[in-house]
Order: sequence, then C-alpha cells, then structure tokens
Amino acid sequence: RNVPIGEDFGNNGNVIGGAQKEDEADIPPTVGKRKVELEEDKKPRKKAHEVAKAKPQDDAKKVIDPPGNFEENPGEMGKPVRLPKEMPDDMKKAVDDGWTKNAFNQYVSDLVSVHRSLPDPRDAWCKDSTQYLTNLPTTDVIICFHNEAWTVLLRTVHSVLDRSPEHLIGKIILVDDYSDMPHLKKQLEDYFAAYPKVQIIRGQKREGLIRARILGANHAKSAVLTYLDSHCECTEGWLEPLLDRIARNSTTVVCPVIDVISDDTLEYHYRDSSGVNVGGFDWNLQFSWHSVPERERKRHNNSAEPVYSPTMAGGLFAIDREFFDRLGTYDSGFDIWGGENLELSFKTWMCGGTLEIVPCSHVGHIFRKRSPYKWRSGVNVLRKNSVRLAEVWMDDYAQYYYHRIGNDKGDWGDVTDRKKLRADLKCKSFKWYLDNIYPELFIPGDSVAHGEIRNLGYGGRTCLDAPSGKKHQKKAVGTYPCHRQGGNQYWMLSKTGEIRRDDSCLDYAGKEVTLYPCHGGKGNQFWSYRANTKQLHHGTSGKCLAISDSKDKLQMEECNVSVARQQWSMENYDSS
Ligand code: LR7
Ligand code: MN
Repeated sequence: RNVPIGEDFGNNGNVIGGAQKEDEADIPPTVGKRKVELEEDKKPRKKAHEVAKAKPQDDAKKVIDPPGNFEENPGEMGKPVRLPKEMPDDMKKAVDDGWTKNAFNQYVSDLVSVHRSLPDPRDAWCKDSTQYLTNLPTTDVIICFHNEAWTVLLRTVHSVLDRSPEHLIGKIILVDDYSDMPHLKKQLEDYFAAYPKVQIIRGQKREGLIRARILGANHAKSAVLTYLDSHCECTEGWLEPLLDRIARNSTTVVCPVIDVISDDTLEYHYRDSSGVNVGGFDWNLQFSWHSVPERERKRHNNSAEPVYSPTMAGGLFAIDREFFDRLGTYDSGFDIWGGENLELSFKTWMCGGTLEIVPCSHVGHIFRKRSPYKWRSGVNVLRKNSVRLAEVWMDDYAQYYYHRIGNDKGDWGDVTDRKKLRADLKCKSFKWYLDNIYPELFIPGDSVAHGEIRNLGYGGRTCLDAPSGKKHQKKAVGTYPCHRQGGNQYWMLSKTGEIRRDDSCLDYAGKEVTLYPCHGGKGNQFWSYRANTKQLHHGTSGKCLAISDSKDKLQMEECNVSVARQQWSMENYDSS
C-alpha cells in the first residue's frame, strides 16, 4: 500500500493509471530466521516446470525454459529463485513482459510450484494447539483480483486449501473485478471446476477492490469472513489462531502477520514474534508500520500473544460476518484502491470492537513497488476515498488532513448515509480513538506551528520543501516557491523543538539539512524559533537556518539578526 498523493505527483493531485509505490523501506526487514522442520507434503505434486507449462499464462504466449542446468523445483521452502544474469533474448523478453504486466517477476512465479512448501514461521508457543478453542467457526475466504497472474492466483488459493483444516473453510470466493486477461476467464473456471469449495464471482464492471470485497461478502455464508489479496501464501497453522480470537469475541477483528514475498525472487521472508509490528497512519492518511508500543508490550507475557493495533494494512484480515455487517461493511463510495483499511480500523475501534495482529498467524504477500493496473484516469481516487473517510469518522481532526492536501478536497460525493450509520451505532469520537488507541500519533494542533515555513528573504516567496516520496529520509531538504498546497510544504513545529513532517524530522549534523526519523532526543533535531527575530536556531550547532543567494538551497549560517535570508514565518504560529 502506501501510495502517496500530492507530493509525488507534482501536486496536481491526480493519481492516474496507477501510482508509484514506495519500496520495502516501510516493510519490516527479515531478522532471526530459525530452523524449521520440513513440512511433509501430503499431496502428489507436479514438478514446477510441468505446472508452469500445463497452464501457461496464455497472454505470455509460451513459457520459455530457463537454461538446462536450472534448479528442478525452485522456490521450495520459500527459497529465492534467482535467474541467471545472462539470459537468451526470448527468455529475457518473457521476464520483462512479466514485470511490465504485474509489477513482480511473473516469470519466476511460473517456475515455482503452485503447491510449493514454505518455512513455518511460528513461535513454538503457537504450535501448542490446546490454547485454541476446539469448536472454531468456519470461514469463507474472499479473494478479489483484477488482472492477477495465473500462477500467483493459483498459489494463493492452493496455500489456503493445502494449509487450512478442511472443516474450517466454507467456501473460497474468488471475486473477479472485471479482469481482461484471458487466463482469468474460462481457463480459470475449468481449473477450479475440480475444487468444489472454490466459487468464482464476476463483477459486471470495474468496481475497485472495495466494492469487489462487498460483493464477495454478499455471497458469503460462513460465520467468519477472511480476506486475502490475490498474491498471498498462507503458512502452516495460519487460520486457527485467527478464528480462535473471533470465537472468543465476535467483535475482535484480526490480522495475520504479513510476511514479505519478494517481488523479484519470490523468496519468503519472515521474522519471529519479537519483530511484530502494528499499524498506524499519518496526517496524509497513509498507513505506516510501527514497533509494538511499550504500553502494549506491558500487557503481555509472551510476544506471540495477539497485540492491539490502531490500524490494519487492509488486505489480510478476518472478521465476524455479523459484526462486519453491523459496522456497515465498507463505504461503497470508495473507488478502486485505498482508505478502506483506515475506515474499517477506525470504526472497529470507535464502534465497540477491537483490532489485533495475531503473531501466531503468518501470511505472505507480494509487495509491489508500483500498481500494475489502471486506476481511473482524471480522478484522484485515493483523495476521494480519504476525504470520505475524514468527513465521516475524523470529526475536527479532518482539518489536519485537509491542510496537508492544501485544502483541495475535490468532489467526494455524498456521505449522509455513512454519517447516519455512525450516529446509529453510537460510535465513540475520533478524539477518544486517538487518546486511547493511538496516543503515539503526533497531533498537528499540539504543535507550536503547522503549515508552510516561508523564508522572508529575496521577496519572501520561497518555502521549505521536503524531498518527494518516503525515501526522503536522509535526503537533503530543499526549497521551492511557496505553493500553498500543503504536501511537501506542510511542516509541524512541535513543542519540543522538532520540525516534523509525518514521522520524519528536520536534522542537521554538520553537512546538509536532511530529514531523518524523529528520535525525540533533541540534539541535531532541535530547533528554536524566535518570534521576535524570526530566526530558526539549531540546537547542537548554534547556527541559523537560511536560504542560499540563489534561493534554491538551504544553508546553515552564523546567526545574524539583520540578514533577511535567515528569517522565516511560520504558519499557524501560536506562541502561547
Ligand atoms: O481495482 C482493483 N480491483 C481489485 O480487485 C484493484 C485491486 N484489486 C485487488 C488486487 O488484485 C489485489 O488482490 O485488490 C487487492 C489489493 O490490491 P493491491 O495488491 O494492488 O494492493 P496493495 O497490496 O498495494 O495494498 C494494500 O492496500 C490496499 C488499499 O488500501 C488494500 O487494502 C490491499 O489489500 C492492501 N494490501 C495489504 O494489506 C497487504 C500488505 C500490504 C501492506 C502494508
Ligand atoms: Mn497486494
């Protein structure tokens, strides 16, 4: 997820034809791999090459064999599959085509068995089945897809069938969101005809993943709904710990730990429970991962116990069907992609439920760096979804998001029904949610100033401007003509002297002024704004922030009150 708007699209605010995604910078790196027992594979398996050849992705024409000495059964146990550096031209073309269509290495996926084995990432504690209720509810597994690669989709479904107790799976509902790839038509129906649990439902037009999920829910009958993306792999024992939580309390919404399947090698990365992360968000309404906060750690004896999470990533979760209905499922006014994860997270907490990450349940997901499919041209879909979310659920706090996007809210349609839903359910306030569920979030209103930071030298038209994307960290912070659209020029001066941008802080260590994750330790991240001289004094260096003569760079200088290029005005400055 994490498709940014605004700043990454030159502030024209249009996300067209998919969006640039961050890379795995936000995704927890894999640490502490442990030895795992080999899972006995019960079913007779075809060799990877046979699988790939038997059902080639027909728009890829044919599967081009890798060189003869290539490994026989690549990718087993989640091992990485590395293609040779030198490839014959036709193979190279097939590899490139796979990347173009899917934004992951489809060629590699086609070499890997759709029943491949995976490591077992669970802590020993999780394998003691006596801790799970014996009478667990059944679940329908809903998998929505738009133009998913053949072997990736099949592997998702087989990982559910192969690694879940049969009696706990009602149906696997595949919702085709108006794909046009030919292998997803009759070929898909023929393939799954042999699997009575698998049902295929097709939308009549492109709905986007949110309405596709609602469509799936409308066809579900089991007590629990479990959602997965169409490029996942479930590991051994993934399901029971999720269902157990819901069986104990039907208002508990649960997410597995989401492990990383490499987009390039299909390697399965995981780490143990000590590395579990919980979900948060920032004032751009982007989802982010955080380590388990101290207050939450204290509630547990064992790091494998379910932990409260302020938000969910969105794609992988289980929920009681009746509770989901009571919450009004999703806002059907959300298009294509995004925001629905925060909607469900906020209302779960605000309307009497609990959201947890269950460290005993691991499901892998292929994280992509860009979105391979078409969005909706001319419409800023993500902004529309986010404004609907903010209007209905965020009370006065919505202003911080609006400010962050330059108050350019666009057309978000009608949310009367959703507001009524919230009122009927008598949900708690967003303030309650922030105070009790996400106290770590920095509130712009608690800052000394928030908005643009404008330099008063050279005509006073230059603003502090953050580098684009989230890879900004450690990149130099620059300047740009003030544009009053928030985005890269939205800053917060905290009471503790940080100049913040989401979770990053303005940092000076003697060379360039950069953005660095906020550490709360003052030092290089400490700035004091003197309202009388309008200077920004830096903590450790004692220097003042200025712009260069050419206005296009920041520089640190010996403080001099008579130099206009050292003077700044802070938006929404409140000295009290
Ligand atoms: O128009 C569409 N119709 C669809 O059916 C667009 C997408 N989809 C399907 C698609 O085929 C896929 O199965 O919907 C699913 C999600 O789309 P992705 O894989 O492009 O999304 P993502 O993995 O980049 O994004 C995350 O955020 C999304 C929007 O908020 C959804 O909630 C995704 O499910 C979610 N993915 C995860 O939570 C996995 C972990 C990612 C993280 C962090
Ligand atoms: Mn996904």
